[in-house]
Amino acid sequence: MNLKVVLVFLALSLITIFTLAYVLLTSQGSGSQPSRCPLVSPSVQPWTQPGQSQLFADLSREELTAVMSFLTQQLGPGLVDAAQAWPSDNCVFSVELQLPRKAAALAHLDRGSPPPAREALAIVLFGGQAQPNVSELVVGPLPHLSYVRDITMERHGGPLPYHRRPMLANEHAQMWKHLKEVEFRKAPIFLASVFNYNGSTLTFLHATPRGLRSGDRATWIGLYHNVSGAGIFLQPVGLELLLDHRALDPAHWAVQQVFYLGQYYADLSQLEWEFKAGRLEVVRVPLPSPNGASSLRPRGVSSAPLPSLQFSPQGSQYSVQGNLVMSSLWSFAFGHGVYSGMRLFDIRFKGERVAYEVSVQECLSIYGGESPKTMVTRYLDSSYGLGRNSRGLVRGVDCPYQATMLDINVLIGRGTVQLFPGAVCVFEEAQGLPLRRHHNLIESRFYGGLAGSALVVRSVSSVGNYDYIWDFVLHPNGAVEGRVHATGYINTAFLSGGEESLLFGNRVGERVLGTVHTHAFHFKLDLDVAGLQNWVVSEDVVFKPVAAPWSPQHQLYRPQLTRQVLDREDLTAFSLGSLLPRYLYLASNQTNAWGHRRGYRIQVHSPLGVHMPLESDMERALSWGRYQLAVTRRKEEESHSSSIYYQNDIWTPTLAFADFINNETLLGEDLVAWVTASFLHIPHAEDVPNTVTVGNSVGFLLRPYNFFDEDPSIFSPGSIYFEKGQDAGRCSVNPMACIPHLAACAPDLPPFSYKDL
Ligand SMILES: *[C@@H]1O[C@H](CO)[C@@H](O)[C@H](O)[C@H]1NC(C)=O
Ligand SMILES: *[C@@H]1O[C@H](CO)[C@@H](O)[C@H](O)[C@H]1NC(C)=O
Ligand SMILES: *[C@@H]1O[C@H](CO)[C@@H](O)[C@H](O)[C@H]1NC(C)=O
Ligand SMILES: *[C@@H]1O[C@H](CO)[C@@H](O)[C@H](O)[C@H]1NC(C)=O
Ligand SMILES: *[C@@H]1O[C@H](CO)[C@@H](O)[C@H](O)[C@H]1NC(C)=O
Ligand SMILES: [Cu+2]
Repeated sequence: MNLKVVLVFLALSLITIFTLAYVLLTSQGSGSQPSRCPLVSPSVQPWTQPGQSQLFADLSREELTAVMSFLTQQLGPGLVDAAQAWPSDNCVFSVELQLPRKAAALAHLDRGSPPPAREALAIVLFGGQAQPNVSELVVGPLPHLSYVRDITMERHGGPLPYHRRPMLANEHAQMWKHLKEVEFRKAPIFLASVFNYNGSTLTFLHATPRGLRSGDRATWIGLYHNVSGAGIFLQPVGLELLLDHRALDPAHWAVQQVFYLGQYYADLSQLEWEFKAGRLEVVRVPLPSPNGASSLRPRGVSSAPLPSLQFSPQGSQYSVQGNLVMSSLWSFAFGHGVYSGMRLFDIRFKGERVAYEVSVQECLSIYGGESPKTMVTRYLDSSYGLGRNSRGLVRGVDCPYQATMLDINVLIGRGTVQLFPGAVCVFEEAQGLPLRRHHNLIESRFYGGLAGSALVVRSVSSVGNYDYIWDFVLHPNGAVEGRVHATGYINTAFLSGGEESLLFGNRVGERVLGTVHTHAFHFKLDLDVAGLQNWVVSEDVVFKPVAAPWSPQHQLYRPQLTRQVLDREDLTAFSLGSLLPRYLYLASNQTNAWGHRRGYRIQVHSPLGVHMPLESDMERALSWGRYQLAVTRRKEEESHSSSIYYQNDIWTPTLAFADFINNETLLGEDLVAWVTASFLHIPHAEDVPNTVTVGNSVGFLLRPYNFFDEDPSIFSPGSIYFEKGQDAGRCSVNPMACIPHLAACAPDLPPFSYKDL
């Protein structure tokens, strides 16, 4: 090493040392590490004592396990774990909370009666008997189980024939095995040359319902290219097969039809034969690249700045204990049905109950297309399980980074409990918009406002291709909002190039048609507006001509109110597309300070959706979709608007929603409002790779209407007011001015962890 190099090295070292020392000293000089903000992500407190909202809490891991072992004892040695069961076995398919009856729940909540027995609902598949059936068994009481009660008949008005059963893992896997090992062997050359099939590059999606009439179990199965790391939904290859799997013994299953490029064939050997003879027109579909159109791998710059964070410098304003969420304004209990998904109970504003239950009932999509799989598809996602298909949410993306993440436990499709860590999140949503504000420019100069901030509970159901983001949002003015955003992959069909293809959607890839479909969501809103006795009131306005009293030769058109109590169910069922009264609310006979009936107004936030024609033989099962809004008298026997058994037998609904509407009087009754929010989706280029949430949101809003004497948000802690002559920059005048001091702390961010892939 020569001297020059040594000197340069020494000089560089000195500069580095000085720089480091400078940085260290100055950073210390300007104040030490910012202190930690108060804890902002309240961790979930376990139950310390049995509280009231435990009535609605999902069964815990221990409870599910206890029910499972009790049933195993009771149902005898023939019982097989659902994960291993065949349709010809007996197995417990699912266990979840059996909701208490409302009267018993209220007696406990409001009148101190002992809590109703905590019970479980088990769906049992009895495949191993001469007359197989599906049975619904109520098991109780937890924690010391002693009885099993068969409620199938009372709940469904008759037995549940076995063909209505949900699908077992084995049946599902065997369907693919059958195609692979029996059918595909009939067309090795065709499959290899046209689709590059090598034994593992194809996979399948089912259409449901499975057939054309009650009793059928024959599924159209579409084939898709399967490459690691990419969604299959955008990669149809154009081949579809109809597999009859009605027989409980898979040895009797058979492919009945094959569809390829607009033609129907008896089976794959026919295709193979015609292909080899050079008579078959084919479209060769190359294997998609793992980084192709269906990939969600980032394609832009990799080191972009992170999105902005929201944090609460003074700690969050809510707490979570078990399934009970409380803020200074709101409290509610939540649950997560394994089939029906998110539900809230006993929603109270400042201690007063506003709704007993707000829940998701069904999530439907109806597809159109040229291919048989597409044209028969009517997905009823509750049967797949909106709760079963929820998974851990990702901090900072699915929910604000500091959200409280809650785990859910499910028991379905296998005999053991599955934990979905962080599948529900609770957070405060800073809306970046004032809830209210006024800048007074006339006479006195002052400003008053309140930042919009709501308490949100969210879960996401990833049912196959789609992801539905379910939110219940509680606002500081007493409003309760429900909304669902659709995102994820669209379903597609192979674009055969036929004239008619574009009648069913837009081309979104080389050989890919984004297929037209509807989305419809049904919500149950069991409001209790200042008590159980409620009335439905509509208000609207008409323009009436009036001669100006002071100048009768001039005519004015004056809006004036029309008010009507809608006293029968037939008057409160508003079909899709009909005009809703501009104001529709549930009222109590209590009055507010101004003598008006205390009420809650119902608003449906939805564009005009699409419903199945009434002539369709499956319409009755979907008949909730006829109505954008219906108010009915509440009954225990009418607690669900849909059924998980409709998916596999959509032609013979046992308790159709339309029958709930039977002209009963609604005066002073306990009422339930049922809301359909729906939209038409014509997929387009920008739905690839994923549909975005922007604009794909529908829901409802429940708003106080003379329920209070004034807007209750005037009492909200964060209200801001200052007037002329005051220094709005002073913390003592304007709490917002304190933020820079308060926010000098570093948010205490929970570590990022994710365990649910
Ligand atoms: C269904 O099968 C179970 C188990 O064998 C039986 O107890 C029940 O009575 C059956 N239900 C009906 C409606 O036949
Ligand atoms: C089939 O092809 C895919 C993609 O080229 C490859 O990853 C896979 O290993 C192949 N499988 C077999 C059984 O050859
Ligand atoms: C599809 O690809 C994934 C990932 O490579 C693989 O795990 C899966 O088994 C494949 N499916 C089928 C039906 O071969
Ligand atoms: C409200 O209705 C209930 C039930 O119909 C009745 O018992 C009560 O007296 C009514 N209250 C008022 C203030 O009218
Ligand atoms: C509903 O009841 C009212 C009052 O009793 C009656 O006038 C009306 O015809 C009924 N409507 C239907 C569809 O039965
Ligand atoms: Cu869609």
